[in-house]
Amino acid sequence: MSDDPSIEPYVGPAGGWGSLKSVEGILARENRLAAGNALLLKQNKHDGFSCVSCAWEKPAQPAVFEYCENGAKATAWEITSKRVPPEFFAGHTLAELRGWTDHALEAEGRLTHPMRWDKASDTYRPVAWEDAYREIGAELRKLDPESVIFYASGRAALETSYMWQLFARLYGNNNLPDSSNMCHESTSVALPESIGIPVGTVTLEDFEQTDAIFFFGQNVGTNSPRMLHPLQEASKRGVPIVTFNPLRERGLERFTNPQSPVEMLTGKETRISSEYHQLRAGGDIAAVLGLCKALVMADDAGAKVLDHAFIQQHTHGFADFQDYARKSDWAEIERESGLTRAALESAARVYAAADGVVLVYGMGITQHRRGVEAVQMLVNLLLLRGNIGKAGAGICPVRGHSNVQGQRTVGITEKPELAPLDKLDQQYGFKSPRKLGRNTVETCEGIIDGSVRGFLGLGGNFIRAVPETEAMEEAWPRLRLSVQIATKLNRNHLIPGEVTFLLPCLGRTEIDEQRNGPQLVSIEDSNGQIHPSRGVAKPAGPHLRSEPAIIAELAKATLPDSGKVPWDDWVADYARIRDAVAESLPESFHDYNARLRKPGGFPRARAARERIWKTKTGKANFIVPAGLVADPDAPALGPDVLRLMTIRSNDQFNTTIYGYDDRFRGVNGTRRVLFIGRNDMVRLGLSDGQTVRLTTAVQDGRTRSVGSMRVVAYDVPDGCCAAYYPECNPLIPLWHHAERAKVPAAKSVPVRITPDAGAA
Ligand SMILES: Nc1nc2c(c(=O)[nH]1)N[C@H]1C(S)=C(S)[C@@H](COP(=O)(O)OP(=O)(O)OC[C@H]3O[C@@H](n4cnc5c(=O)[nH]c(N)nc54)[C@H](O)[C@@H]3O)O[C@H]1N2
Ligand SMILES: Nc1nc2c(c(=O)[nH]1)N[C@H]1C(S)=C(S)[C@@H](COP(=O)(O)OP(=O)(O)OC[C@H]3O[C@@H](n4cnc5c(=O)[nH]c(N)nc54)[C@H](O)[C@@H]3O)O[C@H]1N2
Ligand SMILES: [Mo]
Repeated sequence: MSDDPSIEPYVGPAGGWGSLKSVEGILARENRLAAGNALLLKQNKHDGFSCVSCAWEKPAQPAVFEYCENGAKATAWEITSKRVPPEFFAGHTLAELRGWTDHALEAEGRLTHPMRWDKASDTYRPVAWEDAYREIGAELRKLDPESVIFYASGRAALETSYMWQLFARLYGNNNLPDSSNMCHESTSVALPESIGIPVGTVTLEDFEQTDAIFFFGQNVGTNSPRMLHPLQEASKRGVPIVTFNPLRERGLERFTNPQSPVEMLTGKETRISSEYHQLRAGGDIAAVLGLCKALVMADDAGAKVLDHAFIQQHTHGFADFQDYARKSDWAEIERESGLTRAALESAARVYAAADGVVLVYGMGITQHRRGVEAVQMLVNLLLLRGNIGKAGAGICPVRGHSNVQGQRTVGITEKPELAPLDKLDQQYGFKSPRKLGRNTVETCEGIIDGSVRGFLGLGGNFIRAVPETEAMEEAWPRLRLSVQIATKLNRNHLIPGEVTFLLPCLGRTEIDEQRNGPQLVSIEDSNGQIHPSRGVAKPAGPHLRSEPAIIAELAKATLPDSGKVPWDDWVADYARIRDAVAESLPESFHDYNARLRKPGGFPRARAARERIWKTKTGKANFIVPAGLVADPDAPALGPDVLRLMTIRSNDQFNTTIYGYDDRFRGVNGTRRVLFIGRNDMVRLGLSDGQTVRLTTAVQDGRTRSVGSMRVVAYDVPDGCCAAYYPECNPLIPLWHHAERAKVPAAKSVPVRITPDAGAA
């Protein structure tokens, strides 16, 4: 953090010179300017590596520079010349390191050696790989399989993920929570009920053909900047882009392509959104109902805006939904959405005038108590005009981690019915467990109540990403076993269980040399496209192992009798893992190795694209929401309670904090800020620059608060405020999550704001 933070409005577009300057600055900081620039040319190329940042689709014909500012940051962060060797750990106890910031920890560089925590000295000490495997295996054999968790962050490749889920099931559980449990699980619950598949239905071509784009709760300029290119193209074609977001995000306003010499020279900007609706946090169900109501009413009046032929042939539940829309009350819609009827009718007109509409959404939709219903409401809107399963139309959940969608596809899920368990039993000659496993929230509950005894983390920073930070940090040391496979040091590594190992692995940018030569892996992107990724950088150290190699050795050490799995052959040649995946999941992965060689890769199966509806009714379903408010408790909370959205800055990847600037929001040198509207500031007697404390406004016997937050007057709708994740995670109660999906409701945390007298 800087001693002299500043907050000034940023006048530039997304992209532009700011972005270019930022990339070079980052490479220089990591001492990888020359090598880094060369490496970036291989990013998102068929013969190169798939970006480790976001999950946005990689085009089959990539541009020369097929990367963005934040993708470049992620690469630079991984290929840094800095290292965290055993000597570093010898000089710092974990107690001391717990006082470091998230930024300082990861900025130390790459982990280099397998380490075991030594309780007496409270330091990590180097351990031989063989000893680590043997000891972890012995610990796992002693534990009750149901008490152990196999967490995966969303970065591990399809091959790795397949091995991970198989290891968990051979060991004896379905405890496979992953980051999607905090992210798009609302999508994974909602879409199968609505349209029969758990993923989106669009491809990049649909963006080329669409007539309108509706954009909900996703911050494209920061979190999936490569998507700005199709948006820019669409905007240039005159396609309206209608945005619903409480905050005016720069990437959704205007963009200069940093890789176009002409645009850079002339300073030419493209406007992105044609209409920008600053709704209240959690107001989306109401806003979309407003759109639907306007359409239904126009149709009732004879305007023929609904696609009755599609509705008749392909959908179920229309009559009820139509009735619900007709009867809904504009006053309530206006109050909950924070938007006027006129604004919603205007957006509805744009929607009705377009033949094909693509609807994009992100965490602003999924991370609410009624996140599942919000997703289903978006589908309702699309169904009214047959906007699924035709060119230029469809639903586009923008996934987060680069392979988070793929992890689910190959069986990382706590829900046994979603994994090919019968197939696994047949292939590997065992009886896989059929009991429902633990998702992320249930894992946290188990850690707090002591029923979870062991935690294996395949990447990620679980303890920092989950809610209820204080109780989680207090409970973690009671775990018997804590094993983290990671590239960089983070807070979770500093909170040990009784037996604790930190295992360093190769990153995706690095050459993965195995017995049969250098290996490639594969990734499924947000639009369901599966493509290869081949590391090109020299590994960060000679002692690193690949994730597949680590999983294989852990599995062998834990389950000496898992003879039917050819772990060693798989590690020697990852193509053999792909053969096994193809056998387990032939619909999406038949001829896996052959199809992977094609530029652009191949698409996974998505029946809804063909208007085949694998739902219980055999049709696409209109689903009436249970209520219009994102947080069912909110109405009772009173006027001094605001809805806090926890959001990302432009200088972070989840819990990885690259730096303290959020360029597009004009914040420099700090992350401890609270964005709040002028009306609420006046109402609550707050002044710009004042230091405040946030306290969660729920009564469940626990006090949750975060102090030292600087008030920033910002364009935020009344009754809402925003601050950064993960700093605000201590405020989120564990039970405050999406109903059914259990995604923590990180975008509507009820908080009170009070002056924080003691702080600077
Ligand atoms: N550089 C970078 N890239 C990333 C990540 C990163 O941290 N850094 N994270 C990756 C991951 S794992 C994910 S899941 C994605 C996350 O990408 P996003 O889905 O963009 O997630 P957030 O940054 O949390 O921002 C959510 C957006 O929703 C808006 N919003 C908040 N509440 C509401 C609401 O109630 N309604 C509506 N309509 N909008 C709302 C916020 O103002 C913000 O613009 O990005 C991925 N890509
Ligand atoms: N309040 C609030 N909380 C949130 C969110 C929010 O918007 N608000 N967003 C949620 C979302 S969408 C997500 S996805 C989660 C993210 O939760 P996680 O996925 O658990 O967290 P990350 O910060 O992505 O994990 C970063 C760590 O991964 C490790 N790592 C990086 N690359 C590799 C690799 O190649 N292999 C291995 N083995 N390790 C690697 C590094 O050690 C790094 O420190 O957080 C969730 N939490
Ligand atoms: Mo995510």
